Amino acid sequence: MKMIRRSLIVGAVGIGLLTSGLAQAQDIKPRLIRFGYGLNEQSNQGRAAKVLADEVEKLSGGKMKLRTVGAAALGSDVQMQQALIGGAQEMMVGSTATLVGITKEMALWDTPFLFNNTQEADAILDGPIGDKVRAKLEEKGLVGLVYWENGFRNLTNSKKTVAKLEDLNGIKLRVMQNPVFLDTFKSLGANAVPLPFSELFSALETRAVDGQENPFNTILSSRFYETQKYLTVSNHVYSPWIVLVSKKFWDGLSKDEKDVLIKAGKTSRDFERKDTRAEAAKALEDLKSKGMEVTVLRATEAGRMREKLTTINAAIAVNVGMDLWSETQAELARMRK
Ligand code: KDG
Repeated sequence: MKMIRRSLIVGAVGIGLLTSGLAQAQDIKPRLIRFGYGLNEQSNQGRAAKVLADEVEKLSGGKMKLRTVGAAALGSDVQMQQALIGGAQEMMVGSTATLVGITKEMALWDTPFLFNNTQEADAILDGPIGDKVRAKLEEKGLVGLVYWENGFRNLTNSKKTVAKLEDLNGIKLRVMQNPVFLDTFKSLGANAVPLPFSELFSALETRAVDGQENPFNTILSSRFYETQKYLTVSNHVYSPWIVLVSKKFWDGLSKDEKDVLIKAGKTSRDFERKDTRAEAAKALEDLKSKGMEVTVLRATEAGRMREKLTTINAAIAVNVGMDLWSETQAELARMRK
């Protein structure tokens, strides 16, 4: 009898040690966060994703770990947004333009020629107006952490030089899956075709579309120059990216964990903008050296485009809300004095 009792005690102690050991092992197991993005690892988006991951690991002392997955391997922007809302994925970065179906106020950032420079973009995006638009995401199951920079968008195509408005006639132009971009380029005379970014390279390669519009960095890192002979420097709109967190995931985090993501987000934002601007400054020369024929849109032609797009701006104002629109225009006017 004594032997049985002793073996039972030894067994119980052993299980205790094992579970406490597992418990300790469990304690140090990092919280894994899947972070998806659409461009490739060598892009400005990929480099900033790595900075974010390193910062989260450092600030959390290894307790939180981002697994960054690029090249839309976790899905397109729209698919990842839905995965975050459903709680199937924790984080992503993508275009604000693809969010307008979820939060209409994001269309503010699609306004053609809204910002004249990156100083204006940073001031509005990181100020009360940008905060207000980000906050609208929460009721839809998303938390907008910070804005990164995609950049000023420029036109490329495989058919002809585009130096004036009329040159866009007959160009099959891929646009982001966003009604403002669709209406903008239809108004300018192009045959606008909405496609996810992940399908863009093959659509250009097979000539399913003639052209597209993206910042220099993306044209370079996604090798669009391989299929696009003509580049028009139009700077027709400034595109932000936004780092998103699933609200279902966010609500389960401790205050300390939330602080880690907020701080790391800001560090990644500052790095990303600096890195993107440094690369953009030399990307144009790189694209010329890759054989692209570069045309800088004359100010008079940009003025004609703005004129043509006044109805688009009026529709955006109604869509995002006149208060938000007027506040933005007033703040920009104040900055430009
Ligand atoms: O994941 C890719 C997206 O960030 C996308 O918005 C990039 O500007 C882009 C485009 O043209 O789709």
